[in-house]
Amino acid sequence: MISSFIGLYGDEHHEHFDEFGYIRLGKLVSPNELRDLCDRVDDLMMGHVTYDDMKFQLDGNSPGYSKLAPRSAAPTEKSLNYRRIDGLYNDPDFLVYSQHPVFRRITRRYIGEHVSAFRAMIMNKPAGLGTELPWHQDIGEGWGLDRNPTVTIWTALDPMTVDNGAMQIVPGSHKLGILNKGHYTSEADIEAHASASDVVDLTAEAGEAILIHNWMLHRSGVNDTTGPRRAYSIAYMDADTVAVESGEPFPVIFGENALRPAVS
Ligand SMILES: O=C(O)CCC(=O)C(=O)O
Repeated sequence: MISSFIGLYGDEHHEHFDEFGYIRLGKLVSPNELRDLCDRVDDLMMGHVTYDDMKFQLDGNSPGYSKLAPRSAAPTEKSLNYRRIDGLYNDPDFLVYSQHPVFRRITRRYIGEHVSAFRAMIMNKPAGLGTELPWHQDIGEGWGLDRNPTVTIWTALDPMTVDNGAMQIVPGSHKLGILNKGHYTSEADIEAHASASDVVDLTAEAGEAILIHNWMLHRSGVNDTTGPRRAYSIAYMDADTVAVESGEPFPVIFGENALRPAVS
């Protein structure tokens, strides 16, 4: 399942990540593996493959974020127009990918030995659809965690282009720290920190993985093309992180009690 190892995550990668809040990790998924992962996403949406503990959200009929459909434990209809699927660590192939040796190395450096996952999710902009995702940092009281994760790995399953709703980022904005306790950025902060000259289109090739600091400002638009724009995004965090309300921890990806299969 794991494609050719592109190299170690070393100090030079760390320095770029530290400076800009993101770094491209290269193509970690081969074309064959990509086809399998994309087929799995489609099978999940069409109800051909099912797991417990997942969440599905259909893309809305309007591109506005405020009109999103509720999330459900199973697909509410057979459709490729799901915007988001959560709980991908339930799927063996996505789990193996989530436990890629490069991710082990990165999480060991930034988190430690015991690492869990929050939001192992597919973010899809269905063909000709998509929802405007406003500027945000990947933190927030709404997440209900007892601490804020800082390490997300986002992988393009399709080519990401300006036309199909590639992410936009403000490199270096993670250095601003947490702008507010909510997920979304205020108009005043957008004006101050995300003006056109600050913004970069994070286009990517299919199979490319990108390490993203959760505090880096990012957004994405709609998909004006005839193909889907699918990405896999997983926030890694210290396995001691718990949900504030329930006190429950999250699925472990690396270290003791990691979901199987796991790398050493
Ligand atoms: O894939 C996207 O368009 C945005 C993803 C995102 O915001 C995330 O992974 O945190």
